[in-house]
Amino acid sequence: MFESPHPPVEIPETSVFDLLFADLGETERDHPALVDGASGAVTTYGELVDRSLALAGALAARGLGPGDVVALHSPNVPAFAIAFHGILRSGATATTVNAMMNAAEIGKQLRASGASMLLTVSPLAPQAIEAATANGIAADRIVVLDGLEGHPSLAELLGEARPAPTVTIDPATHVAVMPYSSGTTGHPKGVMLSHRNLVANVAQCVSLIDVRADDRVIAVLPFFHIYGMTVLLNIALKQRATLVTMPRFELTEFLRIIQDERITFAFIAPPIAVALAKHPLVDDHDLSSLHTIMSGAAPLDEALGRAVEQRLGVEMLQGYGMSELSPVSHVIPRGSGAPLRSSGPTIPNMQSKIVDIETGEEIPLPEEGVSARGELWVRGPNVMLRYLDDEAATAETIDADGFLHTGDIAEADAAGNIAIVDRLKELIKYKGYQVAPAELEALLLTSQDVADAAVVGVPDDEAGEIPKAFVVRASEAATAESVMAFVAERVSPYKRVRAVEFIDAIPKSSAGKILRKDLR
Ligand code: 4UW
Repeated sequence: MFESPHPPVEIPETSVFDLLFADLGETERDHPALVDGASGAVTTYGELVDRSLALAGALAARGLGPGDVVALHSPNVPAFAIAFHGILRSGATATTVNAMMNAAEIGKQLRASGASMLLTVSPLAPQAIEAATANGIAADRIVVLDGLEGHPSLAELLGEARPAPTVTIDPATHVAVMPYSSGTTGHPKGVMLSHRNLVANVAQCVSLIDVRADDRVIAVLPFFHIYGMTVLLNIALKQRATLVTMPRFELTEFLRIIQDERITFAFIAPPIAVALAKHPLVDDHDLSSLHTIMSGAAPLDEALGRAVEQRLGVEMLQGYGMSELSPVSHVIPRGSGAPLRSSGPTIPNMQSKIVDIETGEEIPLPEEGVSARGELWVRGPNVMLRYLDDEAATAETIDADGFLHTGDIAEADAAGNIAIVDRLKELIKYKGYQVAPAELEALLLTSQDVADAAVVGVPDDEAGEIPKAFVVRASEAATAESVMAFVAERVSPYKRVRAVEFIDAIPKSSAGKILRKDLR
């Protein structure tokens, strides 16, 4: 086991809301917290805090508070931040829902998480209302933030001007958020992250990522995913930076916002790095305000990262983590010069281990060069409490010593920089988004044309990985197109099967487990 090379940091015993906003100074109140990238509308820090408190009051007036789960289903708009911090301040738990999901997928998460209220936006309202209604959530508990006939809007709730409730939050046990992740195997599960988990991860990373009050940060990575939630919504706001929101990635608009809003710091996933390194449109924009770009959520090719640095004249950084880690465990500190093929050293207050997957032996840090490969295990105050209602998956993921087994294969250099080089777990990452093979396999088996199926990730230049299905035909009528169409009609776009191969039998172990390695 190796300790973080950084000195330990103090982790305040407080809630997420108080960590971020309890010390908001009078002069900070007028500083822009959020800018709507499309319209330019500004929300100041004072407005963000006042509105979050008022929303907490409105939720409390409806009987919501500690023990309740509120679903938040929205792309990146300034109101997301008010909704998120209002929910947490009320003492309720926020389960964030991917804005691309269809009604069936939203419904599954509402059911599994036990959400009793849903906050959404009008463009996503059809699928949100269908899912919520099917789960017995009444219309007055389906808030459409920007307004829709028959449902409360954010403005109406804030207009009630109720005081925020007094709630007692024990940071160590009080569940702040519950994003969904499939972890190392199976279907998506609720990841129970306490206030302490989230507070710790901000405290652990804030000086390494080093966003400052005069930074203007483009918020294109979704707040509903743990990377956007902690790094953008929490770390950037803690630092009093300005977040400029984009509801979805679109290259021209992304470049326009960087230019017009004088963006200084961008957090991205590798597919955006591909565009920044290669696309001709980049030359048509003045991106000179940018000084730092950080990539995460999937492996960044080192040459690609260097190409972005050279073309834009920025410092490129990489971070690594997972939902179960709140999410950061490794990051290249700004200005440190750590190798970009790595995700940097372990963050403060954490320990890492690389473990040989054949022998279970620990692999020590090398004297020079890089170590042998093994599974990365990590321990620290940002490791989730547990998975919701899934003791078996929790026990498989966090061992008796408190180490979380990441399911990622890593190697380390002498300085303790960790490079992720492969994945042991079955998870597929399409443009940084999680795709759980088990979910697609279960769906494929419901097709009359499919006798058996297995799904694995295969490399793709643009998306990083795409889901590929190996299918045993039940009917001669099945074609690759018909199989892909069957899936596409039933899942959100990022989960689509994008390649199909027909085979005679799915290779399985004697225990019936799919031998994914053989398929890959
Ligand atoms: N290299 C290779 C990477 C990398 C990676 C993640 O959806 P989740 O649960 O969570 C995330 C978290 C992203 C993230 C965390 C901290 C951070 O600093 C940062 O960038 C600044 C981003 O995506 O998926 C977790 C899985 O995603 C893969 C890996 O397989 C991990 O288990 N992954 N980051 N740099 N692979």
